[in-house]
Amino acid sequence: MPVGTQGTVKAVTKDQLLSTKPQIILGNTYHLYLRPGVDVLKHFGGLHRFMNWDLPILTDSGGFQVFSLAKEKNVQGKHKTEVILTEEGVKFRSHLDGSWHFFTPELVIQIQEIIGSDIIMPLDVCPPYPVSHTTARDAVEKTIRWLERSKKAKKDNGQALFGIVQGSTYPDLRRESALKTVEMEMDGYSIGGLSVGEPAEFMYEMTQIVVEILPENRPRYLMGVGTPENIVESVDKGVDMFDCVMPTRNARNGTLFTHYGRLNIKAAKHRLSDDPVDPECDCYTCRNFSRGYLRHLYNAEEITGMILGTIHNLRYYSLLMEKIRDSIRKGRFKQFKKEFYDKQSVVK
Ligand code: PRF
Ligand code: ZN
Repeated sequence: MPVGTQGTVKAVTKDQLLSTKPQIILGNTYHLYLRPGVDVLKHFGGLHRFMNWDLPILTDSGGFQVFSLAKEKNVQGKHKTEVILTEEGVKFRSHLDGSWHFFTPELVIQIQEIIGSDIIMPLDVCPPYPVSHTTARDAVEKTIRWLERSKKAKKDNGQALFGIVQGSTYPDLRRESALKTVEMEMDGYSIGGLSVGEPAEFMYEMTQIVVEILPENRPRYLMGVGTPENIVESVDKGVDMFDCVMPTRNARNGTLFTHYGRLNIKAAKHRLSDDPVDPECDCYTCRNFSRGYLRHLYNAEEITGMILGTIHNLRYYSLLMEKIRDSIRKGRFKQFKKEFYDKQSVVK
C-alpha cells in the first residue's frame, strides 16, 4: 500500500499514482483529523470523494502516530510534547500547533466512518523498542480491551475492521496477543509494534510466531514494513499486506530501487548514463528518461525529479508484489525468492 498520509501520495497526481498499478492506498486518521479536520471530510462526503480516489483506502488509527510523532517533535524541540495514556484513551498534542486532543477507541472508529475508508484500524498501543516486559504486557492488554470497545462502537456498514497484534519482542506476549485477537474474529489481522528499531531478526521471529496463530483465510498485514527484502521474507512467513513510506520517501531523497539493488541517482557515475533507472521496469519514468537526465533533475533540485523517482519506486514495489503473487499462484515462490536475492548482489 503506497502511503498517502494526508490525502495524497506525496509528489504524484492521481493519474501518475494509478499508472504504478496500486491495489489500495493508506491514509492516516491522526493527520486527517488534525487537518483538514472531520468537518471538511464530512462536507466532501469522505476521503474517496475528497481526493477523487476510486480504489480502496485503508486508514491507520493514529495509535502509532500519536506516539511516534510525539518523539519526533521532542527532538526538534518545537513543542514540549506529552502523551498521556489512560484506560479511556490517549491524550496527545497536535504536531501542528501543540493543541491538546483526546482519542478514544470509539472516537477513532467514528472518525474513520466519516473518512469512509474501506479497511479501518482500531486504536492500539504501540510501545517503543526496547521496552520492559511489564510495559509490553500492559500495551497488549490495553490493545485488546480497546479492540472490544472498537468492535462495539462500529456500525454494520461494510467497512472491514482489523485487529492489531502487539507484544514487542516477547514471544509469550506475541502469542497471547495473537490468540486473544483471533478470538475476536476480526475481518483481518495486523501485526503492529515491529519495525520500530529492533533488529530485523527479531521482527522475523515475532512475525513467524504470530502468523502461525492467525487464521489462513483472513488477510495478515505487517504494519510499516519495509524494504523489498523485508517484504519477501515476510511473505515467505505468510504475510499478505504491507505499507511503507520507503518507496515514496526514498524517491524524494534520490534513492531508487532496481531489480539489482538500490541506487543513488545523484551519484556522479550516472552523469552520462543513457540507461533507464531499471531495465526491467515498465514505468513511465523508465520508458521515457535516462539515469543521466534524472541525476541532473535531482541535482538541480527540480521537483520533476522527485515526481519521476516516486513513479518509478512505486512501480518497483507494485511490480515486486505482482511477481510475488504470480510466483505463489504458480507454486514457485521459493524459486522467485532465490532469484530475487541472486539479482540483488549484481553490481549496478
Ligand atoms: N500500530 C498502528 N500503526 C502502525 C504500527 C502499529 O504498531 C506500526 C509499527 N511498525 C506502523 N504503523 N496502529
Ligand atoms: Zn521504473
